[in-house]
Amino acid sequence: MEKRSLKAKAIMAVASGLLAVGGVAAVGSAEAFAGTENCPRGSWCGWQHINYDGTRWSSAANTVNYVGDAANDQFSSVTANGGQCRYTAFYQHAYRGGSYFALNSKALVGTNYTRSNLVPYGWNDQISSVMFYGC
Ligand SMILES: [Ca+2]
Repeated sequence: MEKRSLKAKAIMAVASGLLAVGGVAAVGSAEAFAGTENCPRGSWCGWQHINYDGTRWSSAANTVNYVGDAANDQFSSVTANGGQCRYTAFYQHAYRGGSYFALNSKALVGTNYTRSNLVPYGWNDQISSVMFYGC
């Protein structure tokens, strides 16, 4: 009985930890952002489909340990536009686990800041956490 109770508490702690990291917002509709790489300065953005189509998710948080259930393993195109950090790392797993790739900030570097199609890179529907660096 006591063992089961502790296990339940541990599960609750993990669940609330995942909820607490948050910071990723789904914004707009497919129509609003379709076909444009535009991403607000200070944020990174991920789209549900290639060519910046479908739902766009974004965050201005320095570290997003988990993009959330709705966005997890969904991004098919991405843009990095850190406002104070020169680079953005996109990770395969939550809490910056697994492998990653990095893009420059559009605003601060101006080159190599976007991927319209993650499929040929082997990164389609893989990204689970994101971090700015080079701040
Ligand atoms: Ca993943």
